[in-house]
Amino acid sequence: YSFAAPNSLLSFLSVDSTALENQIDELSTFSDTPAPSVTRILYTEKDVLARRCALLLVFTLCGLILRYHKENACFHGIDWGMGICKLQYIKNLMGLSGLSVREDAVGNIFGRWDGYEPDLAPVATGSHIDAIPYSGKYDGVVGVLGAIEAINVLKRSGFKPKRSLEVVLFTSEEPTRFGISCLGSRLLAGSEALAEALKTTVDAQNISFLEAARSAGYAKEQDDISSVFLKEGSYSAFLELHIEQGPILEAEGLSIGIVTAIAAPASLKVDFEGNGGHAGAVLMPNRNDAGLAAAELALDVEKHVLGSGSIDTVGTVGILELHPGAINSIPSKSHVEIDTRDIDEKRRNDVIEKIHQSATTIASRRRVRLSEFKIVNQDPPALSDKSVIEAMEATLKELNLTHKMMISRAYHDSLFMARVSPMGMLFIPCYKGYSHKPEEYASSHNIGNGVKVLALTLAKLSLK
Ligand code: HGY
Ligand code: MN
Ligand code: MN
Ligand code: MN
Repeated sequence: YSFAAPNSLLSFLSVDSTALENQIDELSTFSDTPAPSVTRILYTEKDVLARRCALLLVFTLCGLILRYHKENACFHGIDWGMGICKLQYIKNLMGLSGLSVREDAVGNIFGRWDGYEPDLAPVATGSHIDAIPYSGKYDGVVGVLGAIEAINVLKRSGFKPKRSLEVVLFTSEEPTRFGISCLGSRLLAGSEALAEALKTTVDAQNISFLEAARSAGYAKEQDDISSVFLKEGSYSAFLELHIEQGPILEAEGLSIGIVTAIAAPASLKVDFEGNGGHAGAVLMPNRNDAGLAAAELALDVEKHVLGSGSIDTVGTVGILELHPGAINSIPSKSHVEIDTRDIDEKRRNDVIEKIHQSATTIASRRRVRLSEFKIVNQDPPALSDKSVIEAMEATLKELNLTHKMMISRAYHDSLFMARVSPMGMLFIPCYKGYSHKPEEYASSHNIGNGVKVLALTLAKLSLK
């Protein structure tokens, strides 16, 4: 199949970078932490606002138009917009782009542009807008707002899709609230285990998943979580635009990364329990300090990861909680959460095995109880589909953009979409590779390149 795009298309690929930048900035204001950081956690008020925020955009536009007629119409428009803040922002942008919008039982949002052969399996693209605490404003967002703008680029060029094009906002990619990464895409990929687990999952405040979902207007009584599962062949291809979250593209002065594989992520939860006690009165030989057991395990994670024999193995202790958390009380409980990944699944699983052995050995030597050792997820890596890669390569050649093949060390919703559809991912450079922190930054120029490549590749895949 030749992926040559209709020539007319190339000369009309114009990205509205100003509008896109404004939307990224606007979306970043829906955050539970002050700018420049962004915190937007699944089903919290700010998350719901971001999905359904003000029709501010439309009301501002209407207000500006009305302004030529009545002086203060714009402000009425904005007040009205903010007042009806419960309506859709992302959904609204999709609506503005002429997409038909639907949501599933857990809040995955779909915006579809019908093709002239609507019965064929559509081509999908998308990403997430949830953000871990104190992170940045581009992770995931570029792949949602950029996807909507890619649709606008194609519409402005006069392109008519054969296969429908569908933009997907995955309800939650980050594990922050319920400890489950890629919750929305994992369900779309048909995880029965997750659908079952969500019936009893609670967050750190003991709010159940279902209660939180219902407070955001999802998972209604009659909804069955497994209704979210995508049917076989739902999409002919899935493509995600994302910042690299690494330094390679910027360091090598390249415009685009074509992802060939996504590393295999895993997360563990470990709890130790000891007798605790008075920090002054209990002499050292009489202690069984749950805090020191956790500290030793964290150092063992580092030891086993470094000992794997490959630079591709990584391990992080991002959460380490001590109870009761008082300076003069020996920790009677400790809670450790471990994230370990590798592009080689077996090597990663060997590290998990060694971490488990360490936890057991530390517990017995320190006479603490290993009250929990839980593997929350232990996912295989995902490979990108050859035909999607070829479509991206053809696009890059036509747009004369430099690129390289690369592995994604971060996981993404594409990791799960690869289970139900031929998958591809494209990266754009980000400043010093920074991500998951407020300094995260992607230039308008790089975002514009990413949107153009996405638009043209979607067009090619749609005509297949
Ligand atoms: O952690 C990850 O890899 C992703 O950015 N959530
Ligand atoms: Mn992330
Ligand atoms: Mn992401
Ligand atoms: Mn005292």
